[in-house]
Amino acid sequence: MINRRKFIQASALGSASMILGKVATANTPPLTVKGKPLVISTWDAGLEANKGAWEVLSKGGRAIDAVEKGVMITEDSMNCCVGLGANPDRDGYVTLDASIMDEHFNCGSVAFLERIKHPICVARRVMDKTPHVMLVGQGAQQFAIAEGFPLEEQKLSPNAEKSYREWLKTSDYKSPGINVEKTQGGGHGPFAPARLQNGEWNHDTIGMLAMDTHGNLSGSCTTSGAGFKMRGRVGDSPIIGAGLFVDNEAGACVSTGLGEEVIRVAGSHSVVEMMRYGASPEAACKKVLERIIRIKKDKVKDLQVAFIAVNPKGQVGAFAIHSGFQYAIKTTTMEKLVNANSFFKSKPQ
Ligand code: SD4
Repeated sequence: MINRRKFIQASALGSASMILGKVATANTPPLTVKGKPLVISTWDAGLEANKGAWEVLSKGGRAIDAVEKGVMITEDSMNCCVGLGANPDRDGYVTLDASIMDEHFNCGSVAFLERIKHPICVARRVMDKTPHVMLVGQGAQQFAIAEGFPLEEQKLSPNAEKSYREWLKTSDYKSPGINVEKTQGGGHGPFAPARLQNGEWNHDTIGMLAMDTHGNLSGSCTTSGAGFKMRGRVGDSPIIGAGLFVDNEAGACVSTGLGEEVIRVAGSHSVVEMMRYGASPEAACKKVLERIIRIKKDKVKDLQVAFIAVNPKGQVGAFAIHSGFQYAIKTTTMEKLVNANSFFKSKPQ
């Protein structure tokens, strides 16, 4: 007999799937990586970022240094939607969020930071040099300048300028779209969490998790948030426990997608807690996404959230609400992009 809880779960997923069509729920066995070190990161930009992390990991360096160095590569790339090359908020300013966490629960983050090229390094300084966890806005910028970070010009990248001009034609502000296939004609929709640039699908965020040769875990996350967001909007990425969480004894998780939904369920912390009680990384990611689906019901058709996770055994996994999410993995024997399983094989918007 189906119990009430299972029935409610089934009907929430059922009603969403009626709207979205095919449901893809196949579980894969946990991807167990042979030996340490390892690094995983979100989306295809993760392939390049992992190489940066590997320079640290392959020399026996700490996971925390690897995850900082890795995502700096993505922040550097002015063609990517992470960092100062990204889409601006609806007032035309690029505002950045980032967080970092090590194996000892040390963590630091910055939010609503402007004109600083490497928010992840400022987050690391918050962690290393202040008694605080999070600095925001002008205070974060002041701290960055005091720490010697140059104040960059307030100028949009050519791609962002183009997308912003396009967006201004309607200035439509509503719920974000989901990630869609590369063939789609635009991610620069309203409050978009990802966009198409020069035929390449880019994303606003990179999240990275690493295990070093000592078996220690760390994570980082850096983002421009969501293009054309309200001024002052902060997503999940700089919020420890939402966008990122690391517990060396239980595992580590980082998220991407619509941050509001991740914050609501304390997403990354919830995934790590599920791993603590025995769930595989993929199963833990999937369970927390199920909560979001239950909360959002039919509205899930308009939103993407994905998690990647690693446990202390070196098993890695991921899950997404909609198809199209990929993560990059690098180990001593493997370097590839993996298609994450998802609840829905959604039609591109
Ligand atoms: C946010 N989670 O600010 C980020 C956006 C993101 O690909 O992941 N975009 O909500």
